[in-house]
Formats: sequence, structure tokens, C-alpha cells
Amino acid sequence: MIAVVGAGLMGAATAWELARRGHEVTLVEAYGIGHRHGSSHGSSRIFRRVYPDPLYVRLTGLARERWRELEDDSATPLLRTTGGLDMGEDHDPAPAAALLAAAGVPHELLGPQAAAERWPQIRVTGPVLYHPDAGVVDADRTVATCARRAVEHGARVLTGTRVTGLDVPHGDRAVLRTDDGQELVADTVVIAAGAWLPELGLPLDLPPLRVTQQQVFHFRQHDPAVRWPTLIWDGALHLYGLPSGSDGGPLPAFKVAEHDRGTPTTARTRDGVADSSSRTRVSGFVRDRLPGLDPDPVAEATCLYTSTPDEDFVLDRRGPLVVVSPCSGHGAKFAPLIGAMAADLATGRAEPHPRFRLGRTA
Ligand code: PYC
Repeated sequence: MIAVVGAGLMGAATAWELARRGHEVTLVEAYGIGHRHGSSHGSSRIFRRVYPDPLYVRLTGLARERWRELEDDSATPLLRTTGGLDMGEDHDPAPAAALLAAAGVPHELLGPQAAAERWPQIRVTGPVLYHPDAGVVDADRTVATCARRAVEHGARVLTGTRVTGLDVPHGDRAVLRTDDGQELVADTVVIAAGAWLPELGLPLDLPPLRVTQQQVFHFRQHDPAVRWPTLIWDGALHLYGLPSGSDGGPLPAFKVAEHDRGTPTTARTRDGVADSSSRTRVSGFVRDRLPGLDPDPVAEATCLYTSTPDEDFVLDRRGPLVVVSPCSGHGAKFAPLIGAMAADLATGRAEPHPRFRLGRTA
């Protein structure tokens, strides 16, 4: 039996992948499917192919194929393509465009005037990189879909079941103890606990992990008919934006958030209250740069990032334990691919990627 701890995006995707390959799987989740105590809740996560690193550009292409497989398996739309813009103050998009070109990813470089004509809802003052593959993933729907399809492929899901101990008594199999008194003996345990990973206190050579509470804000569109691309803004502020989905309320809205400047916290002690200074900065940005939006947010939420010093993922194996995630705030777009990579590690089908190893130094 393979146990998967944590039914966030990565754990649910891993359970789905293992179950559809025919493995006996038990997915153990401390809360319920779709809970809001981690990094996987909400109706929108950015999907994009622009990275300053060829490894991740290649992985985005593999992830896109995996999203389509998950959609086919579940008959559920999960990744909506909108196109995406990368722009900013003194931002030179040429190096990123060169990496997309090298990987065969369709894209366009536009001057400010051409971009302003095409996206009048955005105040553009510099060059813009557009790529049509970018889009929005519905995170809540993805978690629910993976859990549902995992069960339909034969997995067992234990919700409201917290792991209280994890031992490897003989070096091969693992024993999981839970708060309701169960002892589960597993050939392999995939630990996909995200920000809860440090709380498990496992003797693993994890890189130093930084858990931060992040906040996102949703702004109503002045014109509900306008179609918005995703947005990365690189300047004095580091922001991202994307169509909100249902989290923005009944009318079309756009989510904007700071990618950096999260508040250090822990999964157990975070307060779930959006930082008002971030709200002020993000609203100010919307007022200055996104004239197609009302700059007073209509909704807001917090979630957690679990970041490594190099912002590479952790995806590695120690004996019967596989660690998947932390994803440093950019993992959601890869969820079904990370699920497949974790399933490969759990079943001995692949070696860990050198960049994603435990025990690495920054
Ligand atoms: O996943 O690429 C990403 C991302 C950018 C900003 C926040 N997340």
C-alpha cells in the first residue's frame, strides 16, 4: 500500500496518478477535501510558461500535457487558457522571450503602443512579452477532481485524520499513526504536507523552509465583457494578476497579489488575516496601472507559501519516504506533473531530479 499524506494539490494529484496506475493508495488528510489551511484553496492559480530557467520552461510544457490528461480522465475542465503578459518598470522581456523561442513556445514581443491598443484595460508604458499558452487553473476544482477520480480508480481517502507519528522501524516499510488511533503500514509514504511538513518533525534532511502567509485581492472589472490575460509585473513591486473565477464573486473580477513580501508564519499559528499594507500597495497598483478595474477590492484571502532558499521544489526519496512539495509559491501550475513525478519516485520508476533533492545546499 502507498500512503499519501496531505490532500492539497500535490497530494491529491499524486493519489490520482498512483490510483489510475493501479496501485493500492490511501490518501490521509487532516482536514476535509478543499480545506483552507494550506496552499491549495481558491478558484484561480496562474498557469504560465515564462521562467528565467530552461528547466522550468520545459516542465511547463510537460505540465500542460498532464493537465489535459487529468481533464480527459475526469471529463472536467480545469485549465482555462487566457494568454499572459510579462511586463514592468525597466523590465526587459527579451531574455525570457529568447528562452521561450529556444523551447518552441509561441510568444510575441510588443512595444508599449501596440500592447496598449490590444489591452486598453492595462496602462502599458514599456515592452511586453505575450504568450498565448498562459491561463488559469481552478485549484479547488482540481483538488476535488483528483480526490474523486482517485476514489473512482480504487483509492481510499481518510479525511479528518491527522498523522501523529511516522516511523520506519525496519528501514523498509513505514508505519503511520493517526489521531484516531489507526496504525497504517505502508510500503511507501508520500509526504505532501506543504506548509504542514515542518510540523510533522520528521528526521529528514530538508533544506531550510520558510513558511509565509500571502494575501490575494479581487477587483471587479468595470466592463464584465472584457477578457483579461494573466499578468506578471516586475518592478518596485512584484505582482501577479489573473482572472478570479468564483472567488471574486458573481461578477467578473481579477485577482492581484504580491508574490514576495509574505509574512513569516507557521501552518499552525497563521492568523488568516490579510496584511493591510499589502492591500494598500496592491490597490494603489490597480489604481495606477489597471484602469479596467475598480481599485477597491471586493474580496480577499490568505494562503501559505512554503519556500526553499533556491525556490526549486523538493521531490526526493529517503527509504520508504517520498517528499513532494514545498513548491515555493510557483508549484500549482505543475500539480498533475508533480503528482506523476512523485508517483514515479514512489514506485521506483524514476530517480529524483538533481535540482529537487533533499539535502542540497543553497
Ligand atoms: O506560479 O508562476 C507562478 C506564480 C507567479 C506569481 C505567483 N505564482
